Amino acid sequence: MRMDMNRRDFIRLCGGTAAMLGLSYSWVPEIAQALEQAAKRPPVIWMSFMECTGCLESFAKSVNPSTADIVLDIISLNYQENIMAAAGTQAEADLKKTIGQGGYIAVIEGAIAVGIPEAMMVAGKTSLELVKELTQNAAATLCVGTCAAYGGVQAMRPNPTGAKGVKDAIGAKTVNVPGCPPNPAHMLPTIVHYLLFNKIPDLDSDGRPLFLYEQKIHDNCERRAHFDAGRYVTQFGSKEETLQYCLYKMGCKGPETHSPCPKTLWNNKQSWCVKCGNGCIGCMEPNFWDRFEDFYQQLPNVPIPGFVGVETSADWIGSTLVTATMAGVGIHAVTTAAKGRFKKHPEEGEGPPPAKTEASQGSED
Ligand code: FSX
Ligand code: SF4
Repeated sequence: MRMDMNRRDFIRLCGGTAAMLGLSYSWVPEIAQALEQAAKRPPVIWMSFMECTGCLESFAKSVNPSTADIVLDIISLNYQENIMAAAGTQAEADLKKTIGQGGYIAVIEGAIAVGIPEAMMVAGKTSLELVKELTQNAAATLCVGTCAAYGGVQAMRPNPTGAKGVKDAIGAKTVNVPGCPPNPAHMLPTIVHYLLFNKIPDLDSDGRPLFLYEQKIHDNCERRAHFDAGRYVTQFGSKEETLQYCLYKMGCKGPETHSPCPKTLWNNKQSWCVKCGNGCIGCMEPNFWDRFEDFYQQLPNVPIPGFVGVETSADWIGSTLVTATMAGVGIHAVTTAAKGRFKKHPEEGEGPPPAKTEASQGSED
């Protein structure tokens, strides 16, 4: 009722969140309970440093649940400069009080000016000072966006301010939800994971939640069968583009980018970059932008599934092995990668799943 959702929509939201977390459907009641416990809403301090505010814009476009639902019902957003009503001395006092009490989630967007700290100041303090203050008593530090996670556009050559991501700037352990901007649909499951298990999720070596970022764009891309069969777009405006062939030769960075974009989609699940007809630009990866600064430059030597250990490339496959068999190999590899990724509920043994609860029944129709 608080979220102005009927039960079916609410349970659907919980089911979608369970799938995103890699949990089986039997976890839905626990997820519903975690979201319903208003009294235990974790306090959140959200601070912005060197960035374009695209991350907050993206968060503000969250549809299901809406930004208002998240801010008013799921978390307790105690400080966010762009959307809070308080300002000046009152806002600074609220901030100090929440930090003093500890146990909050620190959400950070934007890079930290390490080389020239004075390049980024808020209320008389540098971003370096503020981020140290902010993270000292935090229960968890969530970096939203590639800038907070890895430095992003501010850290691009020649990086005049010596900008760095939060972990590199102060050595703090961070949970990174990268992207330029990040997908709001990736932020909520990360917070729900914390509410559900009272700990941060397992992370990859770049600090990203494994349940979201373990696979690459290329592993789940709807154009993957074209890649495996050697069918590529080589020119925009061509027949191949109309046929929605693979964008590898137009510079798609999907084979080297870890993200569930093809599954999560964007803008209330309407589309995503490759579906729109442009290759992935790799915005979820460390060292974005320098690493992928030419968006239309083809990646070299992308391995072909089913040919492990064989020195090959998409160029080679495209010119010499365009067979239906190869498409089959590729599809098999994708489906194999997708199998066995759902974590069972502790009460689920090897036998049939537990009886459905009232909550889980509500979403099936
Ligand atoms: Fe960076 Fe976010 Fe790109 Fe912009 O806050 S990830 S420049 S979308 O706004 O930090
Ligand atoms: Fe999709 Fe890009 Fe991989 Fe082609 S190269 S299959 S467009 S992710």
